[in-house]
Amino acid sequence: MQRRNTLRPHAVSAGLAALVLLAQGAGTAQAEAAGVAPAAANGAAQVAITLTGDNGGACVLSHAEAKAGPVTFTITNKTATAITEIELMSDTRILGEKENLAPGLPPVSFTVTLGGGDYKVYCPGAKVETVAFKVTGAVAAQPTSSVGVLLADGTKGYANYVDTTVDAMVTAIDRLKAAIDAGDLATAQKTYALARPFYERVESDVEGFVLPGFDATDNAGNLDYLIDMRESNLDPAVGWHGLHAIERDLFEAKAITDNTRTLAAELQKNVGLLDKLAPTLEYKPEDLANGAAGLLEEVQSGKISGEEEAFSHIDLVDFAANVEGAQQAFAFLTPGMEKIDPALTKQVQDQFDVVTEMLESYRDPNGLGGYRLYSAELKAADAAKLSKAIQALQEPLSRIAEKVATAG
Ligand SMILES: [Cu+2]
Repeated sequence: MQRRNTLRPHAVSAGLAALVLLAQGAGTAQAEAAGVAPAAANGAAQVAITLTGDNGGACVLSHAEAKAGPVTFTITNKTATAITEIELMSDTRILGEKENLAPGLPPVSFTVTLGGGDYKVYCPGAKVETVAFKVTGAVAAQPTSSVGVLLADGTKGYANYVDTTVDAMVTAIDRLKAAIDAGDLATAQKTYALARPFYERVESDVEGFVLPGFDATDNAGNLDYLIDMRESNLDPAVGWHGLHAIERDLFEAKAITDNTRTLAAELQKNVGLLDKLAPTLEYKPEDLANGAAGLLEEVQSGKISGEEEAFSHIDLVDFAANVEGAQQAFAFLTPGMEKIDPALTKQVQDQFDVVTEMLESYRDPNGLGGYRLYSAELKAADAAKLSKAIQALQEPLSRIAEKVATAG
């Protein structure tokens, strides 16, 4: 997984972003200097983000600001091997992102409608990871808005986060399938680890991941079952499908067979179905709170126990992804929660900081998925400590659902 530092961003000023532009010797960038309004096309302001390997990894915006309204960010990774994703953030909320970026690939873009205010573009892996982006003009949801408006706005933002995450999952699964089809075990193991975090960030929405026409209890139509089921809990009527069945082949048998290829093809199909389903899902504020709590329960029951990644032992990759997903769900409730109970909001944020900080110590740039393997020794030594930190977060977080459900 990627380097994430969303809770402690290194903020840089728009002025510094301009300096970075100059330092890049952007001869063609006369009209693109920071502060000059970006050109509009298709009704949206156009902002280019260019990633290069220059100066230890650079993330350069063509414009440091835009007017309120739709903004399209087009990202080109020219030569930056260490930067694989960018995120547009407002405080700790991810409003838009592109993952799986690699040098030389065609440009990719996303469009968001932005109200006036201060934003940042987060480029994990760049020398300067955070670049300021300012939007001038009318503010969308204002701090003066009612709690109900702020919470409703948050649920839409979170729905977009889930949708974007599933989009990125599609690309990651395509890569895993390509490696499996090619019979390339080492690449398949690597792409497996890179594909895992996407599902783990959003797996709390499992009640919603049911195919049309199926009962939620029928595993044959339950995408959570079909994508993420572990060996310990199989439904004999439906059999074993999805990522963990592939994990067994890649990490236990260490062999790619026809069965592995069939599993990969099924997985690609099911993730495609999830990609169609995700944009149709709607959330209530308490869904976000319960979802965040559910992800932390997943950490306790599936990751700290070492059960989720029984063959690959990349449980810490999933752990970090569950925490990120929970943190995003909470971040989208934060503007409303700050009005309902600022002290509790601060308490939850502080505990997220503690957990995120702790996870930093397990990062390993050479490890599969960017984290140390969760070996039997590491589990024996650290499980109690990890569990305690999650508990300290679960306690205040568990009080959020009732607060938002009864607000306004
Ligand atoms: Cu899972």
